[in-house]
Amino acid sequence: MLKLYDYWRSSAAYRVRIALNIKNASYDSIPINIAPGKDEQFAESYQRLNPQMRVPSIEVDGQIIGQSMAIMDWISESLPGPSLLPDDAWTRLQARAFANTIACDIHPLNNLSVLAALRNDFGADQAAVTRWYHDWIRRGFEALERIAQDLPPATLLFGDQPTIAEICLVPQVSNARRFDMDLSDFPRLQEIDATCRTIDAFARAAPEAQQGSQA
Ligand SMILES: N[C@@H](CCC(=O)N[C@@H](CS)C(=O)NCC(=O)O)C(=O)O
Repeated sequence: MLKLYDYWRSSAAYRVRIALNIKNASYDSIPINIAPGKDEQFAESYQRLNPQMRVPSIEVDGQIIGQSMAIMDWISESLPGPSLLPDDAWTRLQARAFANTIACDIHPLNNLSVLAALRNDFGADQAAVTRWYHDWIRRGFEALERIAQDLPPATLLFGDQPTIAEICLVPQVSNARRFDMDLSDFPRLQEIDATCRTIDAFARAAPEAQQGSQA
């Protein structure tokens, strides 16, 4: 049985939940409460499993590893079921580039530890933190909206099957909504998000569908 060290609100963990669901893989979710004040990611017992002290981590046959993008590569290649990447090499590159815009250029800047540093080390108040949060999403989404608009017409970004691109997009849109960001400049991204959320694998992975959500 796979074990996912998970937190309902973590968008990186949300990616992995979607990927596992697309493969119809069963897994045990082990909650690590990273909410400020709970800080279970810093517990020595978790640090031994994931020296980076972040979620998600996945345990496979007693071996544990972190990093959602690498975990999704492993899921795509190793578990039975549909690939999480398009068939064609160029389209695969496009899907990876789309996903990495979120995973490398948006998400890390809006991480809990970055927001805490802004508050605690740089004296940012909540308004400044929200401005920072929205700004990094906006910069990434402006590029992704243009890219999405220029793709050949399809139900999703690269055809009618979800790939790592949608798997990264939906959790990032969820974060944007949580921080009350106006998404009206991104109609195609909203459309993709809405379509994906009707897919069972995405719906079951949503933060509000997780046991222990609100904790
Ligand atoms: N690049 C990592 C990022 C993981 C990450 O930053 N996870 C966040 C939750 S979405 C976390 O654990 N934050 C805890 C903290 O910042 O202390 C991945 O994709 O797995």
